[in-house]
Amino acid sequence: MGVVNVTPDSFSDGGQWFGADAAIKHGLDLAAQGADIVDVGGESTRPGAQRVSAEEELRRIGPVVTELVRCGVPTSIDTMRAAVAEFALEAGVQLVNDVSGGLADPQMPRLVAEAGVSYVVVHWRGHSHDMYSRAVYADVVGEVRGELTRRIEAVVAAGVDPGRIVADPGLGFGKRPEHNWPLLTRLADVAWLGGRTFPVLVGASRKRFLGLLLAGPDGTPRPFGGSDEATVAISALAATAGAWCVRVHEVPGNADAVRVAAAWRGAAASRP
Ligand code: PMM
Repeated sequence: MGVVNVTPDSFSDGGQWFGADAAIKHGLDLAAQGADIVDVGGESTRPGAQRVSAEEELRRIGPVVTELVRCGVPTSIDTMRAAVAEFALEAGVQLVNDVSGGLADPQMPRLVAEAGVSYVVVHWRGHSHDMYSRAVYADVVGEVRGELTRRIEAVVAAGVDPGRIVADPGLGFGKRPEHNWPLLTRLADVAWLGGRTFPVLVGASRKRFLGLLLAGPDGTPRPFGGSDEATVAISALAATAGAWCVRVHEVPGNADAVRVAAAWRGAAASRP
């Protein structure tokens, strides 16, 4: 999954693809580079971000989603708002990526259910402006699993087909670096929720915990673009561990990593 953030302030690529023309071109490039789906978002969720209005979010994503769909690019909408998802669904997106797991807008699960599309349910504890105040866990994997299970039960109760749900541990969302690593190393547990296995999406690309891991000798975190190779490493490891999708800003290296992982898993599975 390649990322197109049509925002002036996303932490990872803020401002680069803010204009509609640049965003459309970037989405087409990501698809040409091997992204199976292009994820378009119009609201930054970086730590501390304030919300934009629904009108502004629609203004940002509208022409981008419409044009990518028209060009035949499999497209997803990254939004917490049902009104924005509704526009995108009418335009023809194939997946709704809701980083709030249906918590931010109670209309969202029913809308997704009626559209019959795939739904990424992300673990989330609240909006970005104060997300670190909620980053308190005694057992991060157990708590994320429990909270994701309850969200999945809620969206299924609203009519979403369980076979269309993708689970996402929400790396960085109300989580500090020390919370992200155990989730990454236990993806099979993250997938097994409420007695069934869900496909898992991993969104580690360019996140702060990678910049911190790669900090220089003086402790200065790597700038975001400087963690693209580390993102490729995470993609290889996550896909080998069975992740269904990796959401990334730079496609080529990650697409290769996913293919390596598929060959690795295939060989491992065919061992006599
Ligand atoms: N992370 C961001 C935005 N959308 N969607 C999913 N499903 N999972 C994520 O981890 C996720 C997401 C924030 O990153 P960005 O600002 O670089 O897009």
